[in-house]
Amino acid sequence: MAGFVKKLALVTALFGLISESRPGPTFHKSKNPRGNRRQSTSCGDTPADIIVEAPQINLWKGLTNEEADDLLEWLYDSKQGLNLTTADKAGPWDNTVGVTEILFPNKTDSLAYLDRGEVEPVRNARVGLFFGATPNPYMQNFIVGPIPVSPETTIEPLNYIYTKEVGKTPNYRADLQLNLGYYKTMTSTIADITLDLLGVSVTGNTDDTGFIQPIDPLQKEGDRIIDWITFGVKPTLGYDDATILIAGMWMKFDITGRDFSKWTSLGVFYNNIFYESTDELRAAWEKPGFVNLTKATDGEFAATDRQGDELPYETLPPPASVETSKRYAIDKGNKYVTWMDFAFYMAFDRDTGLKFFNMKYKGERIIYELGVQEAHSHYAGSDPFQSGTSYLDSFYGLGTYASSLVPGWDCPAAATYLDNVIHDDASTTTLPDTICIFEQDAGYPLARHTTANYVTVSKNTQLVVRWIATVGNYDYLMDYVFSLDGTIEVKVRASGYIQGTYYADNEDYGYKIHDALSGSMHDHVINYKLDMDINGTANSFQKVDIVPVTTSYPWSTLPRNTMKLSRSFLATEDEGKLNWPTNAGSMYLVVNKDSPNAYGELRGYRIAPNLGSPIYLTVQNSSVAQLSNRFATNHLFVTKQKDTELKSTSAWNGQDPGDPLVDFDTFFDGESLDQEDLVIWFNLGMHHVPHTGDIPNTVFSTSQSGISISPHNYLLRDPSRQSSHIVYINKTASTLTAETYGGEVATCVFDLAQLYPDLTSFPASSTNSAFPEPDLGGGS
Ligand SMILES: *[C@@H]1O[C@H](CO)[C@@H](O)[C@H](O)[C@H]1NC(C)=O
Ligand SMILES: *[C@@H]1O[C@H](CO)[C@@H](O)[C@H](O)[C@H]1NC(C)=O
Ligand SMILES: *[C@@H]1O[C@H](CO)[C@@H](O)[C@H](O)[C@H]1NC(C)=O
Ligand SMILES: *[C@@H]1O[C@H](CO)[C@@H](O)[C@H](O)[C@H]1NC(C)=O
Ligand SMILES: *[C@@H]1O[C@H](CO)[C@@H](O)[C@H](O)[C@H]1NC(C)=O
Ligand SMILES: *[C@@H]1O[C@H](CO)[C@@H](O)[C@H](O)[C@H]1NC(C)=O
Ligand SMILES: [Cu+2]
Repeated sequence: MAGFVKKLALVTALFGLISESRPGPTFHKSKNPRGNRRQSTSCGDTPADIIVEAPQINLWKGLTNEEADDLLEWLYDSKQGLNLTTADKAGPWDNTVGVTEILFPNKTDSLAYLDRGEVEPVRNARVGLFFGATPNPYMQNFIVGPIPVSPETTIEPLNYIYTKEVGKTPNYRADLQLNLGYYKTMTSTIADITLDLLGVSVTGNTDDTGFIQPIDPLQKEGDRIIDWITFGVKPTLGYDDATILIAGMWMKFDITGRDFSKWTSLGVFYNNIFYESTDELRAAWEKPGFVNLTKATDGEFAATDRQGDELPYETLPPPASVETSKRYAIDKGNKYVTWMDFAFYMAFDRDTGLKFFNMKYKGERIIYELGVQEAHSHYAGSDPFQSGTSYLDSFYGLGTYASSLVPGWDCPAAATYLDNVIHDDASTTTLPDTICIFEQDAGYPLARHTTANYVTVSKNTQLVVRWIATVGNYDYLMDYVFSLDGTIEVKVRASGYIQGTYYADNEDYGYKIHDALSGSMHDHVINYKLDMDINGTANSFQKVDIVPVTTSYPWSTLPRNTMKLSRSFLATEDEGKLNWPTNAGSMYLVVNKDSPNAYGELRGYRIAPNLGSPIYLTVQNSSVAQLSNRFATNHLFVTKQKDTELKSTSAWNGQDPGDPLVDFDTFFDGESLDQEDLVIWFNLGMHHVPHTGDIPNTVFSTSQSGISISPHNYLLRDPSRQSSHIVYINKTASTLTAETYGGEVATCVFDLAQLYPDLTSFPASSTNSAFPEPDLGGGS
């Protein structure tokens, strides 16, 4: 052991070490050390970015702006027969362009390029079009390729990734603005009543003190299309707290068809009584003895500024994380990152944001694809709005609503910040600084041991890739954390304003958390795709159960109550719907049966919950979500990889929940899971029963969920022993010595002011508008 111990010395091994350990990509130090505000240190030499060149093309990289512009022009060309109207001129009765983005290539074709050096797959675009120039408006997905457009480029309906067998769905929300206008003509007829009972009115005038918000998803009663609106109090203090100012009255409408003269108001709900018309409400209200409930009002309780007594010494500078050197490398053009023995490509799309592809560890692919599929939240309550709410946030676009990260606050100032570009609604939007990458100290050692003779402790450094999607009231912070022991953690945390509801009659659905506010219970289910390839694509899913047994041994006189392991494999997709075992009494492994290690055990990776308690959706066979959220019924699922099963859902699944584009349940058709290419679909999330601590905002620290993906008999020992940042304190030497293994330490003076960059240049375009948009506007 002593032979490996080197005296602590300033060796410049860093760059050599990195290029040695990975023969593929080539590294060089940036010629121009960064001079921008995120420079991490003034210690001697400024840590420069390590530039790496991706060994292969990023097959999942978004369309360039030029490709997107050319594609738009091509789509608008009358030769395509799409009869499209440009965004600036379009109304609800026109056909318009929605998303235009890269369609991820079939894995079959990607692997031919990645693994066998064959030709790279043709680039295709997915194009979402809205067809409004018809009495039955609809939206449909198309595949356009090859990209960039050329005389060979064609357009076809995109069907193969949808279990509905067509990427098309009715658009019952085509006339949303007209709907809202109609609702306001109806709410004005009862403005005197709402002013009296709710303290607000909604008339469509700019001085409205209330707002209305329509439901998601729309409902069907037979062939009728039903909408509900909730009344709310318009925030008055400049905070985004509309979703906790719900006023306590709801209206029902029939908005079937596009002839607004045929739309009707079907009733009003107040104080647990459903009035079948506004006249019926008026008659009741005019009678003496009408019960009038507490009014919701805005106030300081909903404000997120500092309030209350200052905490002892808390105004003093807090602890901070400093990056003393850059030890990861990025090819920004290819969105390719390497850190220690990890290497991966990244992609970013409109619907669900960040994805990882072709992730390698120690030179071998372990993950082909990892990323969010959907962020679902399902509510319950005694009122028709909460009872009818099932959000599938990819419709609004987790990518579209990616937040610009605040340096020094969302991520360390010295992190690397990456922009993303979204091509949606026939326009290009650059989302500045929407991914951050940084190395952090985990805050606890990775390993240690004390003996009479020595103490040894290892540093626990991790690479974090973070982004935040702010969809309406909620902020989802998504982390991917890479560790020296080969573990990848996937975490999600939620903050922001809850969608609460009016307090009355909701005792069974939440806590009363302010004068007129119920916390309103709901489940968050965030679905991920994890396509693992362990030593190739032929993999099996092994369960190693830890079971209590009563057994006898040759040496035992009496049967003994003890425990043992019980190994089994999932045979087919019929067994592919799983939950995390109770008492963590089973290990779930992706292994390669044909790849035993030197001891004869199967090389694999283990998937296990490791933060919060991942959940599945409490509501069974939801009357609201119907078939649109079948990915939420279990903790995790195992299916055989298929090019036709690219995603567990689609951004338009909520348009017609009874007949969604992707019904995840149909993925389970009995196929073999024995030495096949496997995909794990897992859910993170939380049962969220907001309590007073959710006011004004939910805190990330309790609203969190995560899993770890770790090597399991994959290597022959813990790879973190490769780290140089291990201290060995020799207690037996005459003078105590503390030695390391060549790991450098930073010794220079660091200017702490750099931890808090000047935020006056924080990107202005980063503002996310709330959606589903409470209609806070005036006249319409
Ligand atoms: C094309 O769309 C316009 C509305 O933008 C509509 O008036 C017209 O009827 C459509 N033409 C055809 C052939 O569908
Ligand atoms: C409802 O309460 C308000 C005070 O908040 C009062 O002015 C009004 O008269 C009440 N209306 C009825 C119908 O009791
Ligand atoms: C499988 O593992 C062996 C060593 O255990 C390695 O040589 C080989 O390259 C691996 N193959 C793949 C496809 O990962
Ligand atoms: C789900 O509920 C619907 C409506 O109540 C019912 O028709 C259907 O059979 C149920 N499906 C399952 C799988 O329970
Ligand atoms: C991907 O694979 C599916 C299933 O084999 C096929 O129908 C589809 O055409 C392929 N897509 C492309 C872009 O090659
Ligand atoms: C600890 O120090 C003693 C005394 O100098 C020495 O004999 C021993 O080799 C050291 N142990 C290691 C592991 O370096
Ligand atoms: Cu919540």
